[in-house]
Amino acid sequence: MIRGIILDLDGVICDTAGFHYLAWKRLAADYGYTLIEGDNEALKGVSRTDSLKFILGKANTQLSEDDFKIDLQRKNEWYLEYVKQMDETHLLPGVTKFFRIAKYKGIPLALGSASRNAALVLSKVGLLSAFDAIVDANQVVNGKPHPETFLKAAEMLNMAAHECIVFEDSISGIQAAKTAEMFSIGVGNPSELEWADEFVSSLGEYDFHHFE
Ligand code: B16
Ligand code: MG
Repeated sequence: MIRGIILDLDGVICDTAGFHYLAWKRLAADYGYTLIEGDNEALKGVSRTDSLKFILGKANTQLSEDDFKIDLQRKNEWYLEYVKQMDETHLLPGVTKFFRIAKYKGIPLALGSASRNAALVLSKVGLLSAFDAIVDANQVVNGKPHPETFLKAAEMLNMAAHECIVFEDSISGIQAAKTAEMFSIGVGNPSELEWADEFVSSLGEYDFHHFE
């Protein structure tokens, strides 16, 4: 029986992917590489460190360990400049309705995000207190596609993995849900998330009758 819901953040609750993209694009320009929209797809759900490795590979550039850390911080500062300006208007379609129905039905909710800025982003959009458990990159050793994020979220909800469903917009996140043996719902473009068990174009499209 399904009892709980685990939600990804970027691309499921908030439209922050564009902010990550702009910040990475600015950094990539320093390496003489022009980041394109297609690259952004590959970066969804991928940790900050692995994202920088991906971009350095594309740019055919190598950095010392110290410079790598510096550039991670520079990217994050630019990203946070965008986050500072966020409010409820940055919620994706139907998110407010989704949370209202989940609350009405008493369904426990957990966040399972690869972002180290998850709590800040949630506070900006007014959803920090809407979760029973929050798992982000600060609490796990292995990022998505490893299942640790979602397994920890289930554990914090006091549920077995198979009692949770996961909403995800990234390929790495759907892989993580699969490996965790959780039912996965792809949010966004079905052609990019072919491994998901079900699809919705946004959280607002989700039919809670399916949950029951
Ligand atoms: P940060 P999610 C992920 O969040 C993003 O999709 C990904 O693009 C980003 O690189 C990653 O968080 C790390 O974010 O730099 O804020 O720690 O989709 O798993 O909620
Ligand atoms: Mg995401």
